[in-house]
Amino acid sequence: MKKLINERQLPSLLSREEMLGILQREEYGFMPPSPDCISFSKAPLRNENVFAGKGLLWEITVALKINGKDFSFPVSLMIPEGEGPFPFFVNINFEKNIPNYYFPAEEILDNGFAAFNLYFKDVTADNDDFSDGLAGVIFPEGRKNNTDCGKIAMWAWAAQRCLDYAETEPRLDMKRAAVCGHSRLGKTALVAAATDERFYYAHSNDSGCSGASIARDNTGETVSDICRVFPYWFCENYKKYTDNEYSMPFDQHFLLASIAPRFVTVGSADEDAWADPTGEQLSCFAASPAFEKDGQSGFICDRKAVTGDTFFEGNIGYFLRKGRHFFSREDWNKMFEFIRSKN
Ligand code: GTR
Repeated sequence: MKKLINERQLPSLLSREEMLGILQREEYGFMPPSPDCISFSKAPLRNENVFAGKGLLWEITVALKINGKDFSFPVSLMIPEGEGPFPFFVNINFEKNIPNYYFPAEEILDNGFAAFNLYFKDVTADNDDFSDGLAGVIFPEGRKNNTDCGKIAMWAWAAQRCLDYAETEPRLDMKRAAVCGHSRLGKTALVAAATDERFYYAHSNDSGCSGASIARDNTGETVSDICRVFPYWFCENYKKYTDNEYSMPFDQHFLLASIAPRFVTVGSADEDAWADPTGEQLSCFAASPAFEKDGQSGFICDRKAVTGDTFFEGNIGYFLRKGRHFFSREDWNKMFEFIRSKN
């Protein structure tokens, strides 16, 4: 693995502040500003307790002012029956209703967690329409600067607003706030945690290119592929690195390193070549020194992963499961296992 890392000539890690500055300026764009004011309303999503009485389900409406303009979006929140405070996830999701494909509600409750389900398109559309939702509010005349943020930063920002709500809910344990997502939303979960230290743990599921995976010599999706098909996820500056990854003053290990000294897991799937499992594991290695401070450990692993491997000893966890690109129940169980191992 050392040899693979050396071949890629990765830029050295910098301070968290410097790395976040570079990632925002060159890749994701600068995060939207904090809201001027924010309020919440809460309505039950079902009349009775859900899932055999194991949990409660609400829809929270987050209403805020940003740049003097009103913006609001809904998010679902499921909390186990009982007083808490419960550890919780903000799951940035492709689906809205609960339970859904990427949100195994009963397993989450049975494992003692609460969870927000943030449907990404409730924040802004997943396309180049910058007049939609939050994009239209922060860029009333469209994007103008090369560092104006793309959609990933906007979804990540909305995940952080869920924490603003969580701070008002005594049944949620702010010391145990996790964020997770799959694929493009795995990239989003990493950005959310990197830029907001209130998240103590992030999980990237098959996030691949521009997420957990090192871009230099990526064997799956490349910066050129992603900038051609999904340019609106990023700021304009990112296009400079099309077919030019070795000129980047950063690589994706900066993103994981910006989560230090907190916790992060990277989940890969062995049939998901597009997300480059090896590139995902490499960034865990390369980010490790940022975590190896103050008696913490980084990525504890001595070899390239084979299917079924789990490396959960340090603050950075990695696993390679069998199968395809998907946020499966097995991935959720891995998150529960990692969190439990750190308590
Ligand atoms: C793919 C994209 C990936 C990944 C995925 C997804 O088409 O190339 O970067 O994010 O979409 O989000 O499902």
